[in-house]
Amino acid sequence: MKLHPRYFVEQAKVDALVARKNQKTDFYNGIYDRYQYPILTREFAPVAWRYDLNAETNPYFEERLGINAVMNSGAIYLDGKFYVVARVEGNDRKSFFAVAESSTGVDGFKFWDKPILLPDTCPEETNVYDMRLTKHEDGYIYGVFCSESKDTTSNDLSAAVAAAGIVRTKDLKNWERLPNLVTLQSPQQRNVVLHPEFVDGKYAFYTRPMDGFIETGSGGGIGFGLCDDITHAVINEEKIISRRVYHTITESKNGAGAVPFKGSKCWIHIAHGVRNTAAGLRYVLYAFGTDLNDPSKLVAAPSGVFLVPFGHERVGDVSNVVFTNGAVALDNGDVYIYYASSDTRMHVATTSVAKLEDYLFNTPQDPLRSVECVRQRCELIDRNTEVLKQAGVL
Ligand code: BGC
Ligand code: BMA
Repeated sequence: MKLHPRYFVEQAKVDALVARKNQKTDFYNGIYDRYQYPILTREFAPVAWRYDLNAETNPYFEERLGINAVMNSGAIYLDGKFYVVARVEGNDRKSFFAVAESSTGVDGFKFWDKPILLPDTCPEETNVYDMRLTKHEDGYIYGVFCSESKDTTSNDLSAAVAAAGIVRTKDLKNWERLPNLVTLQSPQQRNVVLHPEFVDGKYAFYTRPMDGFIETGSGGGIGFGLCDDITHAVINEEKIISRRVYHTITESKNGAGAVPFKGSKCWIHIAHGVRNTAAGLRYVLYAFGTDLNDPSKLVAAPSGVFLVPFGHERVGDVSNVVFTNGAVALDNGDVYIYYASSDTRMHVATTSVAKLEDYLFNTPQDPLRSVECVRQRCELIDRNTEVLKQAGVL
């Protein structure tokens, strides 16, 4: 065995990306900051994950198992470090999960030596993706993800069944797989999120009832349901807490995103909304707040989008998409929102609980009709005219 010399060139590129400092851009909306660079891309994957390093068996140093994308990542803060569990997609279109850690939360994300090999308990499962990491008050860290299998009852080759897979760990290294979530009202589930606290002594899940694999159909939006036993999780009833609405950003679909975190006024949720366009589905982020004592009760629903794909974020494997399934809220109120763009790369946006709550409670609600929307804007302009007059600017 002989190490191929090209290894050093390629690994130096990975090391340079990990060492690269990230900076805020001059983007401004007062709500959050955006950053110059993605926090993770496929180029961050260690060379040993992609190449056979042995010069005898790989004389041309060809990539043997390429990585196509690093995206939709769960996030957690443990013992002073930021961890993401990224969705890594191989050139073969299968996804898997891999931990990357950083001490700043905005740069320096480095993959651990090996991806996560989940216990193989579902022989029919073909693909896994989009893990949400919940630090639950029962002492475990849960990972809830989409487990996708072929729909063998259909002749359509792309027909599939989506379910919520559940794993738990204490250290992000040893993972115990539990049976998939069963929702008696909905045949399929994607974008399921475990709430971090017990509600009425039970485990609480955000769900996304859907009729089929793609179409949410009669599924009215983001659901909420309770279950007694996480080791055999069954939800009898799902109550819709964030509805899909005609001619809004959630018209086609919506789904829970990051695990909600607690503010001083509400649970803060950052979710995604989807609408259909001539160019395909457009995924954007939106935010809402639920009651601190009853996380299924909507208390703040600001109008419209929270974060949309900008510039180079708009282009990728599935263009015009931003997606989040992880955020970190520190005890000091700082918030790190991890989002992927166009199913290709990972970014961070930073803000604070105070700014988010201001956004949630003081952004006007969507009046749902153009004429009301323009009235809403004219009222703002009129109030601002007074402010400008009093300040002597007008
Ligand atoms: C893909 C997901 C996508 C889902 C619905 C899956 O096969 O892996 O990225 O969200 O289909 O389109
Ligand atoms: C979905 C999600 C994501 C993905 C998005 C856009 O339904 O679950 O995996 O980012 O589609 O392709």
